[in-house]
Amino acid sequence: MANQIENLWREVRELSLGTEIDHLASPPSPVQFLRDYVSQSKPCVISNAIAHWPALKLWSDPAYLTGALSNDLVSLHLTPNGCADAVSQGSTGDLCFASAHVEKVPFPEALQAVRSSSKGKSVAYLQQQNDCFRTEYSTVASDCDGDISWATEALGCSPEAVNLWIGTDLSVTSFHKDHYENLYAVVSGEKHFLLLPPTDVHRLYVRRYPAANYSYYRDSEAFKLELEQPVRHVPWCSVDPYPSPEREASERLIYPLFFEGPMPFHCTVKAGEILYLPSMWFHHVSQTPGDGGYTIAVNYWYDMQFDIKYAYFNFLQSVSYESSSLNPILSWREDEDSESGDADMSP
Ligand SMILES: O=C(O)CCC(=O)C(=O)O
Repeated sequence: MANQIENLWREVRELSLGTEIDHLASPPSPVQFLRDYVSQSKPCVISNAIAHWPALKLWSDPAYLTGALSNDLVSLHLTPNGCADAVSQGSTGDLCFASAHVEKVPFPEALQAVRSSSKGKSVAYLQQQNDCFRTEYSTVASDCDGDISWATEALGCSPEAVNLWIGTDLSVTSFHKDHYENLYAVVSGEKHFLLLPPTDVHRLYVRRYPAANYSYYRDSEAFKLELEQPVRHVPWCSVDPYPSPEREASERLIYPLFFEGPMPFHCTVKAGEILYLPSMWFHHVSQTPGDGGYTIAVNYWYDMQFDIKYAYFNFLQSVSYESSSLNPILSWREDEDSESGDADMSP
């Protein structure tokens, strides 16, 4: 089976994806977007897509945002190392799936926490993947469009959720996939994406980890990472694509399908650009701050079609990649996850 799966990685690149992400100089028509990208499950970056948004000029100035949102409470995610929703080492040394400590904080205080983040002490990321832009940030919502009009027409529905992300280069989002079509607009700074198609699922060594949560104790400025009770398991990608120099050699031995297989697609999305990230694509996200000392992005999640492509991908991840490895790669079906009472999260 290993050879057939490796042929699949090669074939999708030869037939459809090529070697680089397409760049469009201006927004596509709805038909072009549907025909060339959505129906092919193929990402693209679009320039000059949000030039008319007031946010593009206004939001690089922290004084504008803190003035406009002076009375608004927003969700602040805190971790000691900038890695939330990621595989981390728990207090016993075992690996777990760690989620951030989340607090509702007045926006000016939250932005200050983001800008003064420090690794080893506390790294703050303003985000909440629950439509936070339309709820917590409604005061500045008119600085952006409510939807991406050509995507709304192509996909035949309005966005299910619109999320805001404000962070620094210390916050990194680990490899995972989402069950949404994602239109990801960068307003300030740059976002760096590593992308792998759903066909490459075995290369990310998805395994089940016990869920754990950080708690932050303000007085002592200390974090504690504790396992959830009762225990809940989350299937998550195990690969860190940028291991430290000391860990690189061992990571390459542990995750050869990732490090020796086809390179992930890499793209940097600059302020003013939109990335179309198709549903079920694996993505790893890092960032470079802009003038205000932070990166800002707004993303629009549209419902995906649970169609024949979804059924194929679900089948593929239920198939074991059989190699001589002593460490077999997890295979599972998404419907089995919910039946077993596990977390409804995508790796
Ligand atoms: O910007 C980030 O840190 C992560 C974005 C992401 O994972 C998403 O939009 O699905």
